[in-house]
Amino acid sequence: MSNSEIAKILSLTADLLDIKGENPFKVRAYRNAARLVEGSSKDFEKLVKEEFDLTKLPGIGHDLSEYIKEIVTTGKFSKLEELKKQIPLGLIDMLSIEGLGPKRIKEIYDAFHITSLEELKKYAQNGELDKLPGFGPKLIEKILKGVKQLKKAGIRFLWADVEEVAEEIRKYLLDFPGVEIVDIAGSYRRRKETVGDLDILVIADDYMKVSEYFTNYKRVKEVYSKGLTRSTVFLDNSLQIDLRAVTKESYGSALHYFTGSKAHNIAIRKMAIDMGLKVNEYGIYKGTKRIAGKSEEEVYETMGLRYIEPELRENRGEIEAAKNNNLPKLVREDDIKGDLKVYFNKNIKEIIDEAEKKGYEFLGICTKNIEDLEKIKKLKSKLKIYSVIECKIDKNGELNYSKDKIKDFDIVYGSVEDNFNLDKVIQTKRIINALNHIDVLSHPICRKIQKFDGIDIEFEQILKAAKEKNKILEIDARRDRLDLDDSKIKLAKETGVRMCINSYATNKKELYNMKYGLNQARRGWAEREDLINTLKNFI
Ligand code: DGT
Ligand code: CA
Ligand code: CA
Repeated sequence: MSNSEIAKILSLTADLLDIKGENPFKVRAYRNAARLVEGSSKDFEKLVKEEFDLTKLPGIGHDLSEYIKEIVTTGKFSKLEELKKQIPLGLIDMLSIEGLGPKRIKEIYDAFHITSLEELKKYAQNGELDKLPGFGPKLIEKILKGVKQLKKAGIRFLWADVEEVAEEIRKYLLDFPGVEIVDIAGSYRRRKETVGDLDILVIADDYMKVSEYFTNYKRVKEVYSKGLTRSTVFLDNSLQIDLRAVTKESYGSALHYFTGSKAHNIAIRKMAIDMGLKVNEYGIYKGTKRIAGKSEEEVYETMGLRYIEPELRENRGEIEAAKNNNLPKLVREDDIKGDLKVYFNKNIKEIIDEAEKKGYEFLGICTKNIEDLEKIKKLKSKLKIYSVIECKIDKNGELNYSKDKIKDFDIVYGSVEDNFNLDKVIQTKRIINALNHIDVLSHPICRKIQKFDGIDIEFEQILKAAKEKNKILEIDARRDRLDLDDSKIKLAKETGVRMCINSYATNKKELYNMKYGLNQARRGWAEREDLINTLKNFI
């Protein structure tokens, strides 16, 4: 933890005490402490690790020394955590609005008992805030802008929902004369299931001209800032886009830095320090000498690491694996030989045609109704067709069809469609029992991104059972499901449980859901052998 991170915690503590109306001397003590830590040339994290007696340093008494120790060793500050519980979250959020400090927030709270950004906006708009001393039109305007900004900051978009506009903007920028390279970095490049904003990097002859052109893109609704090397806009759907100019020499370092994740960057930077190097968005330095930065490959090579694909950059062991040359060989789009869940409906012909065009070798055609079996068997295709029945798993882990009735289907799926709130132990038992009757467990967690976190289960027990019984877990590839998610995919892989990405296509377009599932599988370290979609014979 850096000095400035420690200082931030102390200074937030001062702010919250101030909002609470605590003794000004106490508030000032925390503020001074924050300033002292921020301005110190000593590395407090290091000193604490070396068990150095901090009270030996000028200005640090017993209390502050204990606070710093707590913050460095636990990453948290119990006094601050306590305050956070006492003060409405809305008031804490208000601290990030330019022009509103703790004193003003307290005044607003005392006068109107406002506790949310929504209420703050209302009072700013209806002229109530103006009544407070010092709240002129300029400040009110700032507050309104700040509220808008903060609310947008909370929105995250599904990766699949920004893909189209992201690729369109990439092309739009590349069309501009003098623009050489455009890359969309950040969580978008890491193919995270949701993205907060888009981080675009460009190399251009004349950035000011590109920036002008960028802010004139047809879907830009608001230009938030426009600087010498960076511009920020909001699109008509509130998606934020940051555009940054970078130079050719440092492109690799910039791309690496802005691809993140933050946790990955921090780990890389730490490693560099241990090697006597310095890494930032401009390059890798030995002393004052720049030794790398032109390409990402060069960045990793200089660190003594294999190239790490963006999907893996979450500080989940990828740096260690890159060091030891045992990174996974991630599954690729052309490894996928078939889709094992498209629905039998009126669009089935177009789905089959499209699957043939896509170059698949097999297709699993799924129904929930056993009467469809004969019709599925009659379908003609160059592809190998599998008949798939999707059964409902009841409360006790039994299926809605008896074994005898479904025996002629090639593959049996089971899915939980009700009783989502069972106790964890019971829910886990239910699923493990169901595994006895099925080949593939559909959307194991039953989540819906940003809407429902899913059922409560002992996932590791389910993995163990699936491994023992040689059952397959599904990766539901629908854009708002992605269930299993990346970290569970990684666990399944580590347990030796095979998985299957399913598109759930009900028409030809939805066959392309496969890509979202593939993104998630790659983020979960999946290799070819971990997925049955890549195999010819898996039954
Ligand atoms: P998002 O936009 O919330 O989906 O997530 P990201 O990962 O795109 O994050 P964003 O847009 O805040 O920043 C883009 C990248 O810039 C991030 O992945 C890593 C880098 N970055 C941003 N802030 C910091 C920081 O404070 N420290 C370090 N080391 N890297 C940072
Ligand atoms: Ca971002
Ligand atoms: Ca950003």
